[in-house]
Amino acid sequence: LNPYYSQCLPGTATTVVPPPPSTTVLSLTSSALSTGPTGTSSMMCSVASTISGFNNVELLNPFIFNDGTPMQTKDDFTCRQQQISALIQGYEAGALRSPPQSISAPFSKSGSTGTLSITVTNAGQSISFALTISFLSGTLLANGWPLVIAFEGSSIPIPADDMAQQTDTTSRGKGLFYNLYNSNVSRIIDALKQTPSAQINTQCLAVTGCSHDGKSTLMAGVLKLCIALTILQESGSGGDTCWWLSKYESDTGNNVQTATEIVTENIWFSTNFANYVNNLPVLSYDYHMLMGLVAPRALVSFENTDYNWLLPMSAWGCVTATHTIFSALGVSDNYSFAQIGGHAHCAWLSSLMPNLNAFFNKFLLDQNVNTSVFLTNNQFGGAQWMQSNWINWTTPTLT
Ligand code: MCU
Repeated sequence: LNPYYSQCLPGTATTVVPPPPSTTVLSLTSSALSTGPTGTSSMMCSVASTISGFNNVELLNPFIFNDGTPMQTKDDFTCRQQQISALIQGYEAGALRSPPQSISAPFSKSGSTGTLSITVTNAGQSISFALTISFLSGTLLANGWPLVIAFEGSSIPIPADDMAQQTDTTSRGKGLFYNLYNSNVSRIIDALKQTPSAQINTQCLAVTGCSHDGKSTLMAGVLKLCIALTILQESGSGGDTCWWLSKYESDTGNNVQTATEIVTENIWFSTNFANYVNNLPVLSYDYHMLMGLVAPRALVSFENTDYNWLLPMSAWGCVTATHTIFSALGVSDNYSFAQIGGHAHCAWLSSLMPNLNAFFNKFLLDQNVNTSVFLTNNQFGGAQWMQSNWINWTTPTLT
């Protein structure tokens, strides 16, 4: 079994989760060294939050370091992931905050419904929110229940809407999150870890959301390395699409959401990103690399070609590039993508259920099932995907 999904096996829960990036990486302002991940390499990994000198016309090769050196090993790629994470935070996401001073999380259960009442305290301020957990029937697994944390969904718990407002451009800085500067998903996981009575296996977590919540889901999956399975639904711009493929798709006449537009609609990015949206070639990363930060953990994304706003060509091109990263790591089936129209935005297609269930079964329940679906219905409006125009690298086999 692949070590990154045998983490749900009884008795192996604490041995296989990749360690988080060094906190040094996450608080950079210019450039610095961070130590390599414990247990994988003792090398020093040089990271920077911004790099000058780029003028891209194609998608960036994810298999070379910031300084252009090609990578050869999986340990090299772990360092590369730290570099990419620092760049994403430096240019557009903002720096990940350090954990709060304390969390209390009393848990109660009535029938199949559990309630985790979370209070987070930091620097004299507290916020409180509750998580409703729907338990399935069946036999409790040896290490506890796997859990899907849903940003949005009809049958799974949703964190409180007032956590971080996202109504429009006036929403910046509003909501409980900003009282403490910390992420709700991180605190939910912290709370679950210190609450054994909830019987949740915190090595077996999935996260999901649709549309703007799909964008949030991707960032949670990228930044929280203990999340085993990241499920994106119709995340579009700022999700499973690439900034400069989106610009190209817009130039072909499709009515798509470019970087230039998205920073005027809402507060999903740091104010710094507005400085780059009209000059994308200077960026030293794009979203194929961001999605590659999930690897080798499991990622599944669903898109909908009925809406140009969701950038069907940019999504297909971007995920095709991301797939080379999973392939280089020897886990190409840990990433699945399905792009099909014929349904409303965020409406679930029952025909995709076997694909989704395969991911639950493999990555949360450790069953040996096929997760190799990677498809599009190729309806890209006026745009066309010409792979040789965008991907100029040969996928290495990282050892
Ligand atoms: C695809 O997600 C967004 C999109 O980026 C926005 O432009 C639009 O306003 O809302 C979408 C969404 O979240 O729909 C529910």
